[in-house]
Amino acid sequence: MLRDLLVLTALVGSALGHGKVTIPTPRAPGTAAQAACGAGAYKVLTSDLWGPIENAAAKVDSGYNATACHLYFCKGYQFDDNKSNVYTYTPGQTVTFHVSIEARHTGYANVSVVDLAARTTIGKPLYNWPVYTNNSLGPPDWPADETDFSITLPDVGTKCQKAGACAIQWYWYAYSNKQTYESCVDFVTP
Ligand SMILES: *[C@@H]1O[C@H](CO)[C@@H](O)[C@H](O)[C@H]1NC(C)=O
Ligand SMILES: *[C@@H]1O[C@H](CO)[C@@H](O)[C@H](O)[C@H]1NC(C)=O
Ligand SMILES: *[C@@H]1O[C@H](CO)[C@@H](O)[C@H](O)[C@H]1NC(C)=O
Ligand SMILES: *[C@@H]1O[C@H](CO)[C@@H](O)[C@H](O)[C@H]1NC(C)=O
Ligand SMILES: [Cu+2]
Repeated sequence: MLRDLLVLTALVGSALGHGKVTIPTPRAPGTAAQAACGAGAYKVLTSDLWGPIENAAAKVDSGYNATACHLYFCKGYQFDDNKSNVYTYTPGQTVTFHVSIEARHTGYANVSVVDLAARTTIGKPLYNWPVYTNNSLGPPDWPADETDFSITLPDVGTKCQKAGACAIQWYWYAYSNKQTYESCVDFVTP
């Protein structure tokens, strides 16, 4: 019984939860994120790739460069770390996504094309969930499109022709836990 209690405490303590995009392969943290975000935040960013941004924000130290690291945009991850991982998508193309959700927390979510320099969205959301991962629902009632869905790349004009200009960002705010999750997929248009 004590053991059960310890296991339970461990689970609650680590606030298991969280999620991230796994398909397409999203941007990941590396040495550029370490330099930009500082050792404290970087340690959290890398220790749990599924974890909420708030956990990293809580560990920001004097090494955090606010000009270079934007924790609430692409999770602070840097383009320089994954320059070799840029997808080419043609407007009108369907792109299949898979999100790995480790634990469900009720919130809302959306997917948008983002301008990486301006840190703004381009156009309308490509997918929008007014309610996302409602944690009152049992597995049989989990909407399949919360983890498997596809988007159609809109016409983005000439905005996304250079690597590092645009990404597709999946954004989830779990208001039940006050936790934010983001994954970015870097892409260019031909
Ligand atoms: C992205 O960068 C990280 C950190 O350098 C590395 O571990 C990972 O393999 C890279 N992934 C891809 C797909 O380039
Ligand atoms: C912070 O980042 C900016 C933008 O990359 C860079 O120009 C600046 O030198 C950095 N500051 C420090 C203290 O490293
Ligand atoms: C995505 O959802 C968040 C939270 O509701 C919101 O702040 C953001 O503006 C939304 N993005 C778009 C493109 O609607
Ligand atoms: C979550 O699901 C429960 C059970 O179906 C429902 O009562 C509740 O309204 C849902 N929450 C939201 C935010 O839709
Ligand atoms: Cu969580």
